[in-house]
Amino acid sequence: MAFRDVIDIVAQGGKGGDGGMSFLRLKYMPKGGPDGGHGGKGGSVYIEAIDDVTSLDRLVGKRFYKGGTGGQGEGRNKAGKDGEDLLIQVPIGTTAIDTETGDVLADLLELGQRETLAQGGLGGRGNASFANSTRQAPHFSEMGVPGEQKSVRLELRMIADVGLVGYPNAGKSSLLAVLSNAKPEIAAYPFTTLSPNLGVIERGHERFTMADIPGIIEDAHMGKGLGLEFLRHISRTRLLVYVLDIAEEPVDTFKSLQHELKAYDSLLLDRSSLIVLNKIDLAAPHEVQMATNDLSLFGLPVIAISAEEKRNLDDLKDVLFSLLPEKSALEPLAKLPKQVNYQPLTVKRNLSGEAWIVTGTELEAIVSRFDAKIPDAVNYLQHFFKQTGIYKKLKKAGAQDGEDVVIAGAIFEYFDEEKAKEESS
Ligand SMILES: Nc1nc2c(ncn2[C@@H]2O[C@H](COP(=O)(O)OP(=O)(O)OP(=O)(O)O)[C@@H](O)[C@H]2O)c(=O)[nH]1
Ligand SMILES: [Mg+2]
Repeated sequence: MAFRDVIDIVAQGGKGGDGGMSFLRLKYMPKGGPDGGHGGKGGSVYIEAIDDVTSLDRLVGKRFYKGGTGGQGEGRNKAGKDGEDLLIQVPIGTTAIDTETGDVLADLLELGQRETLAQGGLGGRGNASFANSTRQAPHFSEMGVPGEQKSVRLELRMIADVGLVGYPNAGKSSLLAVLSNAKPEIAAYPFTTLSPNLGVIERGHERFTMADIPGIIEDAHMGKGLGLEFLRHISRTRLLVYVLDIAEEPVDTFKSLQHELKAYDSLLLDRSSLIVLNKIDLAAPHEVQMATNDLSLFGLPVIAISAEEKRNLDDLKDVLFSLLPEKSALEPLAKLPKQVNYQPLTVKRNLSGEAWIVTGTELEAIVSRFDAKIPDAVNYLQHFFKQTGIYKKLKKAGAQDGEDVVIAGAIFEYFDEEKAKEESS
């Protein structure tokens, strides 16, 4: 299967369970009090960093990830079960981006790090919660809230200390193989490596990781060869190693590589770097000396080696360890503030002038949690509207008794209680 480092998924939190609608029933007490418990919370969808996979391959073929639905509240004030959470395991270095807003939802840089992609919805309150001195037998309960839904792009940027870049066939994989525990494929043709390889290099108690990526050619930034997409995997390395074949115009190749890197991300040229001149077994000593001198003019350290004959590898290792800048904590990608589409409360007549439309994010969220077909629920909401001053607003706007008021798709009747009180006294 082809290596996958970008995958689009949909994460959906589970719906919260509805509040229970129940009344205590005892043998000698046929009309007991309300005892419906709360609905359970909907399950959330999480993403977690693990280290036993190096690509997103195992997510291929599955697009929807849904948290479990919360259980309904039950009698005897028993709460519904919480919906099951869903955990998506991905390699360290995976970033989750909300494709609708562009927000970075999560950037997993450490083993075991866990972040939420989509929250489950809250459970509704059971009818027992709505009982009070004037409403002793509420025949309604609150409904659970739907879970969040997010379209998410998962992108993997491997986390390695050192990144190898070079033309195809330069010997990058060979170098990784002789320096580390990795066993990448090596062959005498270009584009042998089609997906990144990661290895660990040790010296005493010290260790660092090295990534080998597919070869880059001239005009890769225009899509030639395998393109530049793979540079993503070295974008977080602390040290870049340019691997050059002594027999393939190393000076021109180096210039061309820098040109391509710059086209991808010009900051890559500021990264600590060194040049490895490989395959010196194929050249005479004076040729090695000349090529080394020419390359030194670029101002980077140059080490001449032979990966095949294992020449100068200890020197190279020493230079790698000495050049590796202090390990600073990786900077997570910026988490942009979430955009909340909050709408304040507004009251206006509908176009035909027959009804009043009341809108507002909070109010609509509350109304949508009750079934407007149940009279008790409507009474409860009417009371709530009065308390929160919505009827005052309607009165000010000129609402008349008996007119319809539409809130979140439910229809209520406007009634001016104060006026009624004045008239009756
Ligand atoms: N003579 C000689 N051959 C080498 C040396 N290092 C690598 N090779 C050979 O060069 C060829 C390419 O080596 P790879 O390690 O596969 O090269 P690569 O840079 O990973 O190539 P791609 O994966 O295609 O980008 C293989 O045939 C290696 O055996 C070396 O130091 N000397
Ligand atoms: Mg290779």
